[in-house]
Amino acid sequence: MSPRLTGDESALWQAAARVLDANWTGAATVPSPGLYPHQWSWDSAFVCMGLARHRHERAEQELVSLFRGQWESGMLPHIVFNGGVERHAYFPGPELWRSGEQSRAPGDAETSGITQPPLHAFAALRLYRAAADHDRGRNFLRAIWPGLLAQHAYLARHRDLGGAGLAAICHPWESGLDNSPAWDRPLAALQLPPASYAPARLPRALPTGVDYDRYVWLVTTFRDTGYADGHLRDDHPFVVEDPLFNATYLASTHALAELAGIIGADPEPHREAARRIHEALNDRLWDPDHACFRPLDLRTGKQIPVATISSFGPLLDPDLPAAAVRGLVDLLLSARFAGAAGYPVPTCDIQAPSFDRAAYWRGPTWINTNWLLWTGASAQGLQVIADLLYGSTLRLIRQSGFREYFDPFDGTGRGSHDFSWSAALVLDLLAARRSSRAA
Ligand code: 2M8
Repeated sequence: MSPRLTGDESALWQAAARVLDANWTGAATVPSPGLYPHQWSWDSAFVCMGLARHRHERAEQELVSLFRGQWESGMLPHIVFNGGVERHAYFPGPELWRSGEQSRAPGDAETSGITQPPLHAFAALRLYRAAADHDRGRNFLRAIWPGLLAQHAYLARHRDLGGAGLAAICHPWESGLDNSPAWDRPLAALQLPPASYAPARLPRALPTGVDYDRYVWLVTTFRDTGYADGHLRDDHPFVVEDPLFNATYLASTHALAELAGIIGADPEPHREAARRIHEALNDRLWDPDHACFRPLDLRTGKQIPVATISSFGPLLDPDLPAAAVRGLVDLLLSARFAGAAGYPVPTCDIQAPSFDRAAYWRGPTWINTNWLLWTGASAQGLQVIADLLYGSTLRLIRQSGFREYFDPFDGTGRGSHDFSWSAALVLDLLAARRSSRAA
């Protein structure tokens, strides 16, 4: 169903829909043509929420295709490889992960061996709410429910490495904010045996050299244990509790409780899990001295002292204490973040030495993180902030198109063109405004 839109909103809607149509493979949506030719986990959650407003059936297929890659342990991999794509079209491809050698990995799809922010139950709930036919929507939820439960059970059983209820990530790629300055310290502490791990020439202009060696070494270290859960607990050198990852975990756990109610299952275990995540998030990752959330490095026992877009993730927590909301709003509106240039919120504190306006996840503005902040601000009743994020995000897209990321000071588009989550989330934003006009 297309929303009734005004003026150039219709043109924007159609342009976004065209991007998603072009990036649809017949089974799933690639993040962008060329650069990312496979299916990525949190990308698909964002795409699903956009398609929910436009092509409902395809939004369902998007999740089904992703869950095809789920491991027996419940781990939902961050990449499900498209077997039809040339093997070296993307690095790190299936040859690095070797999922085919793992008995717990699916037999009919090659995947990575790590996960990404668990936004999928949250996406499934939004998909259900956008459904025109709720009986059909409920049937779909029943079909996807075991996969969602297994995903959350995996995180609770195998990723609660701090023992307090949060899920730890074991690789920067699991955060989705791959190159964030937040990972500089734990990466610098790695003791790599002297060798070169990444291929000398990558098929694209992304972090290379020493950074990439560390990323690849972390993968091979984990892979060579057979992706053993015990290795993560006892030996793996990169183990971090990240605010954004855990905020999506919490939002999806609340969504599981609602979904349980919709399909006639028991919501109580999910409400209890949400209470535990909420408490741990606020006890362990809140930094009262700087009034923001920070990642906790479980190997050093210390919070990582840099403020990034991830610091605002807990705005997704419906029970966030008022003092934390106030602290985050002050930081968000300050010259260190949104107050700097009138564009949506950059990835990193502009005044931090590690800020870089052009470098992947180290400064530029991204649509998905701003959409998450918009969602959190709306749920907190921070309407002025939500409107600011809404307007500045659409303005950025009108100025530069559906790019992968953007310069936070002048809005110049960077990275790939026709990026799926940028298009999908524009559909969601436009449709949300239409619903509030109709209400
Ligand atoms: C980027 O990550 C991949 C590795 O997973 C890469 O750099 O090749 C990140 O932006 C990540 O958040 C995103 O899911 C992925 C695909 O869009 O690209």
